[in-house]
Amino acid sequence: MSDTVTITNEDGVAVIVLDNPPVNALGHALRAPLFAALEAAKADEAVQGIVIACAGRTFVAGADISEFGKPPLEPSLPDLIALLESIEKPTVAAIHGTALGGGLELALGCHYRVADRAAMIGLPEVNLGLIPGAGGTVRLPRLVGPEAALGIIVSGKPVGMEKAQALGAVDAVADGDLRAAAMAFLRAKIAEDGPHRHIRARDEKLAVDLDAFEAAVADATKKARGLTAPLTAAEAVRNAITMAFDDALARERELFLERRDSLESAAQRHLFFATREATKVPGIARDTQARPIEKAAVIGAGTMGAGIAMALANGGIEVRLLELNAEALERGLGQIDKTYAGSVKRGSIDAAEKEARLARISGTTDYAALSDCDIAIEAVFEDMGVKHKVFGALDKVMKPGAILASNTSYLDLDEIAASTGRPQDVVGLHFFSPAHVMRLLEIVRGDHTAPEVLASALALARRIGKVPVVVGVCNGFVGNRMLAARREENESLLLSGATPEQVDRVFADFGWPMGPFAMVDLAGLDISWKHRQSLGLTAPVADALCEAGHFGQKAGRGFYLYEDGSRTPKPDPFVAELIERKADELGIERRTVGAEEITERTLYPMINEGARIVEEGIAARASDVDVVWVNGYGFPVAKGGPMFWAEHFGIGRIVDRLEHWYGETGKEVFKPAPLLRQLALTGGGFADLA
Ligand code: T1G
Repeated sequence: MSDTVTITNEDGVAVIVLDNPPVNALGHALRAPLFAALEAAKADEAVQGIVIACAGRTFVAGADISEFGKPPLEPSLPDLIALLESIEKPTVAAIHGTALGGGLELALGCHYRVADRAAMIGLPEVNLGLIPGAGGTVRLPRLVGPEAALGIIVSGKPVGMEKAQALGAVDAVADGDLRAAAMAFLRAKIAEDGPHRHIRARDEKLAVDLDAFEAAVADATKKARGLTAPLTAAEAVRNAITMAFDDALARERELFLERRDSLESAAQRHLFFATREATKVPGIARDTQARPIEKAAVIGAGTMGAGIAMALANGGIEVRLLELNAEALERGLGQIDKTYAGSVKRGSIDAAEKEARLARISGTTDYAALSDCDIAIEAVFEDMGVKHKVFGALDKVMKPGAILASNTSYLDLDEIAASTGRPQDVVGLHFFSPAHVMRLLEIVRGDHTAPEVLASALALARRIGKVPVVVGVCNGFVGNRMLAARREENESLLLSGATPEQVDRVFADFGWPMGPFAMVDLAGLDISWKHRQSLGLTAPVADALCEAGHFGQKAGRGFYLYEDGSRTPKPDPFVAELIERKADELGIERRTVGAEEITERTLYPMINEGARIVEEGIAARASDVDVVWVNGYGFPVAKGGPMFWAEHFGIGRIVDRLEHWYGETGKEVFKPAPLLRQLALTGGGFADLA
């Protein structure tokens, strides 16, 4: 056979084993020899049944995503499954690890499925902007019923064996030797002498109430958030009910190819690989030994500290939460209890899980109680003097080798590290609020941060379900530095002639969850006002709103009006008049401002700053910037991140418009980064820089 597929005959049972690390992705290297093995087993009269199993840590985890966008190589996965489905001898898939996408579709081409109890199965193609393209939307509804199949396919979420067996997706669950269990199952089927019915012949579960199905479609797709694939997936499942098998299969393939060739899917596939690439840190060997983290101290029980404590406890880590006084500590612990109670109420965790997580979090006001912790994460007031005091105290009590981390969102980590005798153990862990929810974690690498400390931070991120990006030291690191560039022109746009609702509408049309003015109303205008004052900066309109006590939603008015405690923003005549007055005072002739101008004066400066961040080495690669913005700031997934979007929109066009606004305003934020100019000249993309 080949080194990726072996076939042995064990007393009349052909055992085909796939071995294509790391996840047995069904690339051409696997499909061709598997096709040959199946043909051989089908033709061999000495073979009475077939087991398909995988070596390594998992059954097939899908088609090889890296093959999309390249010329397809025969045999295709549908060809492979069609061959499998033409075999009358009983066939069994022995599933362990995660049988996902094309992996589950391969298993659905078998008569039977036997799975290890810890296995998961799923059709996560929508996460890549795709739909199942090898029969998943036609076979799974026949196996588990259209509504259950719809939930699995449209959500893209895997299911465990308890649910899978209850649905009939697997025929048996093994607790011991999976291979042996699959062989025993198959021999029993051989002894029964059939009939062995392929899923294509089983359509009894398709007789459903179409109104109920459409209600399920509406429910399943309501969270599609501007993404096309979930809607297309629902259409394909509907076809499984309303069309003949082969017609539904053919239509599924057409719909799959449409999705595969879409920019939306290219964006989501880009993010799949970019997220993984971000964990590869230049200069840090992938086998660098991480230090174990089982006990963590969190300094500060405010919103961020409490959120970080929950994020750690949710990952099974024991947390010691330190506050200066008992009253502040109680407030923090109370906030944590309340948040978990909310999760129980929403059904995201049960009461037992809430208790288990709470039991991992204890409070203290004594630094000495932190001495046995493996890491301390500081989340105190964003003031360098306070940071120095906290790190000085930690340096005294933390055991040798403990990691000292700061949650600072923009302060100089090297200056913080200098307040300790162990700068090599200092790292930044910039969580995003709410810290127990937002997935992004900016890991800030100081000048002296040791490789194993970075490796420990990456391992911690993985353990607590965060998406890590290693960033360099600068004001605002990657995300906040680009956010500052994106918001720099907000006031000028208003003074030029735009209204808050116009700007926010342009952002909403682009796919942002919220525009900048609605966002600052939510966060509170006073927060950014204090920050501006600390930097000696002014913003004529926002400052005037703050002086009038219009702090945003919490005050019932900010850039918008929020009547009777509602959170729905309404245009506020007070703001319109204020903008007119301020423009007049500044001698600005207001004019019509179009949507394109709003984009050019907000999104383009942000992309420009991203290019500077890459050329300065603050981010190792442009795709890291995409990972930051999609996971920390709601950049629309369908657009792949600011740098991916810029490439596909046209870097040359962006540079031209930056030049224009630089000429108009003389503002640094518009001065094209040398890297952008270079790419505009060469027509290259950021990936060419790697
Ligand atoms: N294709 C190519 N490479 C893949 C891959 C795949 N399907 N899955 C993982 N990798 C690489 C990944 O890039 C990384 O590489 C390494 O494997 C380890 O991955 C026709 C069209 C299986 C749950 O969407 O969800 O089938 O960085 O770090 O955390 O209908 O990988 O080491 O060089 O994520 O243990 C559908 C995607 C495809 C599953 C394991 N399948 N993979 O997680 O490891 S489309 C998926 C995952 C499809 C059919 C359709 C996870 C995992 P490197 P990892 P992990």
